[in-house]
Amino acid sequence: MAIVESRSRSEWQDLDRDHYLHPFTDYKELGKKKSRIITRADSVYIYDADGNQILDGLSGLWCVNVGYGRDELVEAAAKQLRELPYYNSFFQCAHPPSIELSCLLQEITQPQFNRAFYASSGSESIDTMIRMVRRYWELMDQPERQIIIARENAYHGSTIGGTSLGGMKLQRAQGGNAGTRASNISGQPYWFGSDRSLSPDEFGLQAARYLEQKIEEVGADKVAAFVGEPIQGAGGVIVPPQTYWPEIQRICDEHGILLVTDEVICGFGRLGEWFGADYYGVRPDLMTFAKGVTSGYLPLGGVMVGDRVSDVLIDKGGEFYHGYTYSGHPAACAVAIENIHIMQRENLIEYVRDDIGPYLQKKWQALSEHPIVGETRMVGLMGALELVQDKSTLQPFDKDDGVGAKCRDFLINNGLVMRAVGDTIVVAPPLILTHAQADQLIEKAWKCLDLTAQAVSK
Ligand code: PXG
Repeated sequence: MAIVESRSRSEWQDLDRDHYLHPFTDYKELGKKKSRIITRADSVYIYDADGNQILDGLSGLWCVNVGYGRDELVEAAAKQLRELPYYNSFFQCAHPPSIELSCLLQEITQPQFNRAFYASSGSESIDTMIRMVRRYWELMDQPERQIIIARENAYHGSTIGGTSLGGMKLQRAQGGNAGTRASNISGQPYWFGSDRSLSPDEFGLQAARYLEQKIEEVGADKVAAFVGEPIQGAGGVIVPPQTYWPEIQRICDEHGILLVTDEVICGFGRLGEWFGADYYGVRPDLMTFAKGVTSGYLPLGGVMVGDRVSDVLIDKGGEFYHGYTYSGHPAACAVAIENIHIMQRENLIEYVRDDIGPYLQKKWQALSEHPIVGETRMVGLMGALELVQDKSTLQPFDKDDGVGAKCRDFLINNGLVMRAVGDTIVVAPPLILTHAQADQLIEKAWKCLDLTAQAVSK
């Protein structure tokens, strides 16, 4: 009997409340409300224990890029689990799936990337990156270069390293800045959230120069790296103006600082290119990845290490005292290989760039005509809309009214998952979305914007 069939929905809910501490959750509140129990999924839809079909406008948690129900991925995992379910890569051993995946990653990344290091999540990848960056500067005889600059409202995971590096205030307040010795935060390229007195392009340059100011403040000789998500995801899909990333590249180059793009969400086709760095035309020294590398079917993360860093680690480093039991897990790597092959076979990158991306973007933009929408933005299949109280002045709603959360509840109750980041509604559907499914997404979104507008006008 499948696990799901062994108990009723309400039994699952009670046991969940009593025994399961969820991630990022207010436990008391959830205990009163009870969880929605998700039992199965197919294509772009998830199904709950009452049999409701819900269009997954967030690809699980920004990860199920090739959609649900992919037998090829299930077979790849099963085959590998039968053949070699586990072996480590510690004591001068390796296995074919991790080697093959490294070759494939080398092929689909920029030319400076010839080597991969593996972890099992985005957070572990970030921790790996922090350790590598620091090790690099030690080996370069500049050990005082310790500071890694990230941005306000950035999300880089939830380990001590990720929490300390990330720029989410509430998260950092709970145990942040313990692990990175010194990380520093500069501003974010959030034009809509600014006073909008500058044009987006002017603002993009100004936002990049927050980094320059921070470097001057702490001293360039103490700065090891800058890390940024090409588009901030969890922070509310903050799409930087086109001027931003080239200026960041210039600043990093000028000060010899390592540039890291955190590709955990933007990687593997989300923006209609393999990686966010490709979309913005920057050349990072390191890229962290996870999520879409396996479309979430098994946990895998990692760091693509550019030659500038790997040459030094290899030539001068001796043993690198870092790694995880599951670094390069064979079944996870086998799934990643098949996942990348699916993307190649089905031309999913091109589909997002040239077909479904532009199709959804146009319809998404039309949502800006709704009376409570102040702005819409979307790149590839990653977008956001801003809920506002007054469309003409773009005055936001009172934060305490929780309008974004209300909208999200209407959405899920009407069969569409999107996430609320305050009063910003974010969307990132699977890359296989069809035109008809995109139409359905927009229809539901419009309807729920109406319901939200009605609810707040009462
Ligand atoms: N970097 C980025 C850019 C991420 O988005 C991580 C690192 C950490 O990955 P792991 O696999 O350790 O979770 C992430 C994760 C949300 C949400 O609500 C986003 C993430 C995780 C959980 C919730 O948008 N992103």
